[in-house]
Amino acid sequence: MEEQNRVLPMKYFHSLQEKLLKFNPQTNENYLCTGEITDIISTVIPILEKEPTLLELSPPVNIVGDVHGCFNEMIELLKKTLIPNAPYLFLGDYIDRGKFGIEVMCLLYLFKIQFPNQFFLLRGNHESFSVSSRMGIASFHQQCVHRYSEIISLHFFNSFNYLPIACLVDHSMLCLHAGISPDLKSIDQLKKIHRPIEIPERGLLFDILWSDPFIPQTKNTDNKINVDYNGFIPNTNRQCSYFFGQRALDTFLQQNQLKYLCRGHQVADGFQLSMNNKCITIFSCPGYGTNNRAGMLVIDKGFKCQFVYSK
Ligand SMILES: [Mn+2]
Repeated sequence: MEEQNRVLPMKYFHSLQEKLLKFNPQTNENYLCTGEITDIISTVIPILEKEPTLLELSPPVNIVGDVHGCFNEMIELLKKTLIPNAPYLFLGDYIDRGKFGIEVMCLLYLFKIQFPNQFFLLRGNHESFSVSSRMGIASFHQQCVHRYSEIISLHFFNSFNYLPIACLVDHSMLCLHAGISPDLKSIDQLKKIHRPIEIPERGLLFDILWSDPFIPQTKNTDNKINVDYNGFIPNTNRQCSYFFGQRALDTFLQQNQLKYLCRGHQVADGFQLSMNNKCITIFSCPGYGTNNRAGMLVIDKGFKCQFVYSK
């Protein structure tokens, strides 16, 4: 009991951050020990728990998309901000695929512990035991088990249940991991999602972490694309959730007095604008099966948007 209520000094977390920033991916060493990771997770949970499910931020802000375990590449990207001291908003999918999800997660949690109003971490569909444990050898779950233990893995997955789900920027841009849902009519529904929560197998929370915009070049394997692509159609690429069409997005934005949807979830050369520039996809993991760059969206105080890239 006492162990749980122990408050660790900030200089301890600063020293862990310093250690992690020296991380060399070539060495395959564990830079943090089990106890240090446990300290990070048990300290970050109460901070995440206090945040609302729907965050609200005013610009300036830097928005980062999927990282997928690209540790050094993420650090390089964060250095690219054009606005010193602007907070960072991450759109989820920190883990799986890339090798260094543990380091990515620990560093982001260390930032959150030390600078809770400068770093905001939304949840992606990969921040879920049921998804990661199905990813095989490239999974964060397996990395935790091989390099640390099943218990460390469970600590991480438990902490993901506390991550906020969405963020409203400047009352006009809704940021979340994947997209809209036929069940999502009002952003007030997002505020009512209570955490900690596991990602369910279907429904609103599932869709907003899994759906994709339907854009003409989207490959649809069954070729039945003309049903009603302005609304919602089954997402045959992912075999789950939906594609949302232009009309579905327009209706949702209009009903909620919003202008933009900003999301990650799909590979892009840094960014992809679609649906009359109302849908912005940010992808921040370079060389993801293609020669794509990593991107970060920098929004200044006057809501001027600039895209920055890093290899
Ligand atoms: Mn995703």
